[in-house]
Amino acid sequence: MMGMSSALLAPREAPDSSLLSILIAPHAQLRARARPVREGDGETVRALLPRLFATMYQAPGIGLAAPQVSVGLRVAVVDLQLDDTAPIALVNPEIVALSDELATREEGCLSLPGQYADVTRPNRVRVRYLDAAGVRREIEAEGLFAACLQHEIDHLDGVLFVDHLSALKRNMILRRLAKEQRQKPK
Ligand code: GNR
Ligand code: NI
Repeated sequence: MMGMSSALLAPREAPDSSLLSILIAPHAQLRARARPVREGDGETVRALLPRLFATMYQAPGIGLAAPQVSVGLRVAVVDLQLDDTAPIALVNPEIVALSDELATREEGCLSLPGQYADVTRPNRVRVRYLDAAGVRREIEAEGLFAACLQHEIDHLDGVLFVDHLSALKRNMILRRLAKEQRQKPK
C-alpha cells in the first residue's frame, strides 16, 4: 500500500552511521597485505571493532576482516551466530598450528557477493591473537569455525577464497561476479 513504509506504519529507520561499506572484488585493497596493529593504534581499533561487528551482522555474515572495509590493519571479527558460540575480535591473529586432516565446505565472501564454491582447508586450526582489550589469547577451532578463521586471516594477507580453487573455477567465479555487478550497477 502506498505510504506503508514498514509493519504497521512504524517510523522509517534512520541509516546506521556505524555501517561501513564493503569492497567488492576485484578491488586492489582486497589484494594488499594489512599491517600489524601497534601500540599507537589502540584508539583506531577501539573505534573500528563495533563498526566491523555492526557491518558483519547487517550484511549478514559470520566474519569480516578490516581490509574488506578499506582498513589496512590486521583486525577481523567472527561470530558464527550458533547456540554455543560467542563473537570474537581478532587483532594481529596468527595461525600457530594446522591439522593434517582436511575438510571441504562451501564458502562465500561478502566481497564476492552471490558467489559460492567448495573450498578445502585444514579442518582444525590454532590461532594466537590479541583480543579487544589487548590481552593475548589462543583458540583452537574446527569445522566451520576453523574455516572462517582461516578465511579472515587470508583477507589480512590479500587472499580470497577463490585463490584456493583451480584457475579455471577462480576465473569462472570472478567473471560471473563482474557480469552480475555490471547488470546490477549501484
Ligand atoms: O559470511 C561468510 N560466510 C562464510 C562461510 C564459509 C566460510 C567462510 C565464511 S566468511 C563469510 C563472510 C566474509 O566474507 N568474511 O570475510
Ligand atoms: Ni570474506
